[in-house]
Amino acid sequence: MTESAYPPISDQLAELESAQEEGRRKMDWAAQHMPILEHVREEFVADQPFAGERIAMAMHVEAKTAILVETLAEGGAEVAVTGCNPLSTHDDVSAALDTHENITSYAKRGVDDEEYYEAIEAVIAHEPTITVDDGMDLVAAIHEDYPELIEGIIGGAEETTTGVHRLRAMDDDGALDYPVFAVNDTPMKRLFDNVHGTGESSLASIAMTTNLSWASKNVVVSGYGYCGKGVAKKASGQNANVIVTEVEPRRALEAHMEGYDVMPMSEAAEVGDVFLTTTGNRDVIVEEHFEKMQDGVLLANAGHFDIEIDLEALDDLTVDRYEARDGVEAYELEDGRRLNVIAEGRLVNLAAPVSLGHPVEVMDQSFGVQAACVRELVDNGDEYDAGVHDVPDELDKEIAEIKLAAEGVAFDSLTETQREYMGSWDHGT
Ligand code: RBV
Repeated sequence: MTESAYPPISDQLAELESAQEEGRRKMDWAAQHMPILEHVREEFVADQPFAGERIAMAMHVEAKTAILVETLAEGGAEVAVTGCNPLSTHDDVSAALDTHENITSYAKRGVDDEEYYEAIEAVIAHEPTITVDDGMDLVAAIHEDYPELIEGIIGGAEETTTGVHRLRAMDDDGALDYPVFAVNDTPMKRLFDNVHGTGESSLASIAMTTNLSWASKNVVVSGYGYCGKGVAKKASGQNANVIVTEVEPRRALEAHMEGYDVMPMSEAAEVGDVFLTTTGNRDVIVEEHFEKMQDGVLLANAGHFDIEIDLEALDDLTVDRYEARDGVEAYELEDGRRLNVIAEGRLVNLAAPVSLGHPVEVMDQSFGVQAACVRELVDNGDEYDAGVHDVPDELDKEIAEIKLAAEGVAFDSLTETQREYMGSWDHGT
């Protein structure tokens, strides 16, 4: 291991023991509702598939993620972990993780950019054989600053849409030098985590942060991908009027056929009460939109990075700026209008002070796929070339089957005749 000066969380907290206890309590609650990880953990404890592996992780370090980290450590890995967003870490959970003999946690809430990257470097100093990312910051830092480690890396797994997007761009440039699984793109992840997880937790976080109602509000959802679909559906279910903004014609049409109002942001800006961005792109809400907004609007982002709402431009228009509530910053404009930014425009379901991230059940699924991917890398890593890889469908199905069994849901299987029929082309009327 190379030296890094950045200390683990245990060396950074004052009330360490009580933090460890509270973190453990949060993890125990999460674990009780994560049957998939419970199942794979039993298998990993028995088989020790990760003995001798060093796993580097940059993820949202809260209770559910902690159960994934522990599951990999119990499978024999040495795990070093840090956050993937400066505001999503729960320090108590980070401290509880750091007590495990196979785990070092550097994650801390409220770090500045410099500390954020120091912690990433501290994780990389463990010289990983496997990386698990949410947003691709680890893969980027390794390729840019520690390319000599790549030879020793079997592969990686990426959790989120933005990370997969970045990885594919890197791959297209021929710049990705080890295999990485696109966990985000599997059905067991995006049909649940992106849709239901983002939908439920973003709306819950905004409601808890503001104590305001959804009913009768004009809620502007930017981006009608998997996350946007979830947000729109759940907002509609809470009696909001949903307006969708899109740049992709088929998605715009899909939203229109779903019964939502579809319009350009320049029009939506005038009528929206709440704005929630889910595009993964930058500059979705900019100066010309702020100029049209009504007094008191709420602005929030559910995309991975805090670039969807142009807060610099908003700041330039602002004559006064103050904390209106915990997690809400009011930007007051010259004409007296107040635009309320939630969680500093960072992903709202994890970064607001009351946020807890996605619900436990969906993260169990996503992390079940993560665990299966790490196992696949150890078992068959040499079969994968450098580049982005789809998660093998069999692994994804395996996770679905574990979950269905845990829920007591039985389902049908094909008969031999049906299987033959589905595989043949020589039948007609
Ligand atoms: N996400 N993690 C949580 N640990 O509470 N909540 C959401 C959690 C992940 C989710 O899978 C999404 O793809 C990613 O965060 C965005 O950074």
